[in-house]
Parts: sequence; structure tokens; C-alpha cells
Amino acid sequence: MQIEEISTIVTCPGRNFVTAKITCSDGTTGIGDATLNGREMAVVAYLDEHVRPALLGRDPRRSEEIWHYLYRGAYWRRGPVTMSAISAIDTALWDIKAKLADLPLYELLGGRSRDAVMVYGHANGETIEDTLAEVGRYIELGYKAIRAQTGVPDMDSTYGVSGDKLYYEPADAAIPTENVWSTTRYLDHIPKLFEAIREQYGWEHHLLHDVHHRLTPIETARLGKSLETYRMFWLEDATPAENQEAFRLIRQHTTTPLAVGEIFNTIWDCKDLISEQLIDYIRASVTHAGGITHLRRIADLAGLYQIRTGCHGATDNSPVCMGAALHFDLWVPNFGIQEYMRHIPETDAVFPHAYTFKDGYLHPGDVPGHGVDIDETLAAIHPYKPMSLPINRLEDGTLWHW
Ligand code: KDG
Ligand code: MG
Repeated sequence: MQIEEISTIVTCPGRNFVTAKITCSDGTTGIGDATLNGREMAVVAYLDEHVRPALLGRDPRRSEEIWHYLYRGAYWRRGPVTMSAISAIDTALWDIKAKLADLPLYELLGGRSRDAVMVYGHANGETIEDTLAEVGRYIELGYKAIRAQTGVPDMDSTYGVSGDKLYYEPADAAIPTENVWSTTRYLDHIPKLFEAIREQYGWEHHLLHDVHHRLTPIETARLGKSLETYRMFWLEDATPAENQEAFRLIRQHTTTPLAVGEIFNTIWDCKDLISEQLIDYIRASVTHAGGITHLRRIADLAGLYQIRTGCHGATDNSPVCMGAALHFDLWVPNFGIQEYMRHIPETDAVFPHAYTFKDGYLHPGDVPGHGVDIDETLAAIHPYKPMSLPINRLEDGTLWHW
């Protein structure tokens, strides 16, 4: 059996998605998500120019060897563009492998470790009152875990807060829009949000919060300490993690659990964070951290140190990523939680899928493969639209982390 064709499908049913599709000589097909938010066409070029010609004619069943061929063989290894391309090919090859075995993907990984996958949704509001109402909505929808974000008084924009609450989408213009950030106002305000949530809704639900890389390590320590009383499930991406050692300082000061890793590409990005037990949840995803093959390695390393998974699942991870992630989550022994930002109905129509939501849990379904398909005719009526993520500035105009 041979890889006969590799195509890249770019579509924008509400937002841009890139999908790699592999067709084998026996007619079996598999797909993988290659979406890199705001840099979609860079991955398309990588796949079309550098991956497709090298893989045509190879045996699709040798997914492990193909992974190393694309990683080691690239010489310029790692980085989000290269790793998104590798991830998409790897996911498509696992989809094919599972279809050839006529089994759901999770069976090939070792079978179910649990009945279903606990997910968290996003409650966002301009004010604490708005966010409280949104938390209430997610509780009614059955969610067991909720990420809460709120606007900060006298600031026009805060990460995670947008107009359309159920379907948050930060990539909002071709040239990046500019947001303003004040650490001082933010640090004073956020504990009040979690105090209000616990006061109104009690202690039954898990609460999460995403700082989106905006604090220094000592500011993170202060925030973590001030949230300890509200028993957070996690505090996410509080400080940039390029410097993994920075987390040593945070750990000395707070017991609030820490989650990091949605922008990580390989095990090397989190090796010290994991081996020194500086975090509690690793957020690497199927789409950006090397597909099933590499994510499994990261999770196994994390498992040695009692660190659990919490895969990134924002809307810019397509339903193909979500499907593959759910098979991974159903199997992975050290599972923590899965992020689930709903896709809009137009997106779901382009990507018919077997996964289903019930009472705060997702299940990947039991069809062979990862259970997500792409309707190429429908995809073609939603052409690519250039879109970028915003940038952030401090009140004096200094460029900051978004
Ligand atoms: O592309 C950027 C988004 O995926 C990111 O802003 C979402 O931080 C995010 C999250 O936790 O889902
Ligand atoms: Mg995040």
C-alpha cells in the first residue's frame, strides 16, 4: 500500500482551517488538522512544497518512521509551522491506521481508560455580573468545569472577552488589532471575580482562568496566592514559558495548580517544567505538538511526575483536532481535562463528526478512525480570509504579550 495523494484543503466557515488529506492506493483516506491561527498559509506551503513530494509512494502504515523522517529529516527541526505540518500528517496516518483496522483510534492506543472526557467551557463577560450570568449558562448546559474571564474596569479589552460569548474568536482582522493591558488593574480585579462565582454558585464546579502569558513570575505568584481560597482547577499560561526556570519561583509561593503549553511544539518545550514538577497540567495539543505520536511521548513523560493532560481545544483547533484529541483523552492514563470551545454550526457542517457532548463530558464515538470527516464541496464555498491574532500594548504604548 502507498500514499497516492496528499492535498491541503483551506476553508473559512466562520474562521480559517487547514486540513491535510491523505489518500492511499487502496482508496482509504485520512485527515489531520494543520491550522495555525493567523499563519495558516505558511503551513499550507510547508505541506505542499516540502512534505507532499517527499511522502508520495511511501507506506502509510509506517507512521512512526514517517514522523521521524519529517522531524529529523527536516534539519531545521521544531517550530510551529514545521510541527503543525507534521501533526497534520501524523493525525491523518493514525486515522488511516484505525480505519484499516476497522477500529476507533482509541483502541489502537490501548483502549478506553475512562467512559468519557470531562471538558471545560468558556464563560466570558465585560463585567463580573456578565461573567456570572455566563457561568450560570454553562452550569445549565451541564458543564462540570468552567473557565471564567472578565473585562477589567477602565480597560477596553481583556483576554478572553468578546461579543459572541458562546463562540469566542480572537483573530478578528487581517492586520492585528491593538489591545491595551494593565497588570495593576487586572491583578486587583480578578480575585473579585472568583470570589463572586464561589459566592453565587458554590463549590461544586471546577474553575479555571487563563492569563495568556501577561504576568511576570512574581506577579503570577501573587495572583496564584490570591486565588488559593477559591480552589482553582488551574491558572493557565500566567507567564511566558520560554524560560522554563521561571516557574521555580512561582512554585515557591503558591499552591494554585498551574497549566502551560498550548503553544508548545515538542517535548523539549516542557522537559524541565515536567521533570522538575513545576506545572500540574500540560496543554500541548494534537495539532501543534506533533500529532498523536508525539503527544503520547509528552503525556508519558508527564505521567512519571503526576502531571496530567489538559489539551488545548480553542476554536482554531478544527473539529478534526477535537476528534483526534478525544480519542487520545479517552485513552491517556494521566488525563486531566479537555478544553472545549464550541465551533459555530457552519464549521460543524463542513466537518461532520462522531463526537457528542452530554452532561459536561465529550465522547469521541465509536466509528473507525478518529471519527471526523470533511465535506470538500461545502468547504469550497467558504474561501480563505486573511486574519491575524491581536497584539497587546501597555497603557504607555509599550508592546506586551498578547
Ligand atoms: O489561537 C489562539 C487561541 O487558541 C488562544 O487564544 C486560545 O488561549 C487560548 C485558550 O486557552 O483556548
Ligand atoms: Mg490559553
